[in-house]
Amino acid sequence: MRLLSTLLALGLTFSLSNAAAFEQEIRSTLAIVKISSKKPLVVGNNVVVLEISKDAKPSSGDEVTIKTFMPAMPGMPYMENKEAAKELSPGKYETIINFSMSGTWQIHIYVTPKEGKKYRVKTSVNI
Ligand SMILES: [Cu+2]
Repeated sequence: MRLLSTLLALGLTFSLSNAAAFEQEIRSTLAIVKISSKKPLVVGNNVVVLEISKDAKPSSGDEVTIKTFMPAMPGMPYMENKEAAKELSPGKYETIINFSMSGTWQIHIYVTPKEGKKYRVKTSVNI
């Protein structure tokens, strides 16, 4: 019985490992933006999913742009990347972010909804 419960516990762990390796929820007064990636974020290309909800409903038809940048550092210029995200399913947008080096990257997500005010949410990640 102990073996069985151990196996069951392992099975649970395996099914949970399907969860995103990276996930952050950014709350603003206008929306909640969940940013996630199935794989841990790395230097190079990363497939990132943005789930946008407004009043607990998926926000569909938005125009979404993600800007990642790193301030200038000693001996290194300011670095910036801007990508549009495309909608996969209602409220779920996907894009590729390229981090050209390790360190702290600022992330600004610009959303232009079909209706209503344009807004921006911010976060940062350590690569
Ligand atoms: Cu740098």
